[in-house]
Amino acid sequence: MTAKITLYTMPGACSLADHIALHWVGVTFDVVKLDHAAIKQPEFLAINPAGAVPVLKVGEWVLTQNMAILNYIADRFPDAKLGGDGTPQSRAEVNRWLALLNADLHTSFPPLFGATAYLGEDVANKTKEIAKARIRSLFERLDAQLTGRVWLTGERSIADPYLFVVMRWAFGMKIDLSDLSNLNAFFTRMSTDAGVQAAMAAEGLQR
Ligand SMILES: N[C@@H](CCC(=O)N[C@@H](CS)C(=O)NCC(=O)O)C(=O)O
Repeated sequence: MTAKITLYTMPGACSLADHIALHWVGVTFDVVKLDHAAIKQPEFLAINPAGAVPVLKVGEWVLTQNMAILNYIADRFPDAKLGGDGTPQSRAEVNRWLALLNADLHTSFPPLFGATAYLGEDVANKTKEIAKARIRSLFERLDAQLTGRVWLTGERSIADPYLFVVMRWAFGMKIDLSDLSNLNAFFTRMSTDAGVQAAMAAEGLQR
């Protein structure tokens, strides 16, 4: 019997990327939907002491860190070809863009989510401005990369759902991306994708 796969997610959080990837590979899995309070409770901290999603449970094995989870999904279900075309170069390209999304872009958002509020209003506002400028410049690079491409690395990969997630955050934070036409076309394509829609519906998200 194959081990049961369970994804711990929070609606619209970075775990939505894993949720979409699991739909894309076509595996049967369970979803545990949590909120901010639940991920800080002892029950969840016993699973992930960081008190963060995503968490992927495969049988009794617990995997954390989004890049590791997405790479695991790609490797475990190679027929879906979400980790490149099998060459080291294509895999490196997938991880290059995944790293930009996870390590550079994702980590630029916390000031906008209130993480620097403890610095007082003036300084916190300044950190928000700096974060917005950095986010905008990273999205410009992503838009340029999408020139002539339907997917970030040419072929659909585990990087694409992550890009969709951070674009949703940018829209939520009213960061103007309206002139970045490649990104907007990408977002529209993703929004009509069956796997994206299934994951969104399961997380109770509209758009
Ligand atoms: N380095 C971790 C970061 C995960 C992360 O930032 N998760 C957010 C949701 S997008 C979270 O659960 N935050 C809750 C918190 O930090 O309190 C990863 O890449 O998986």
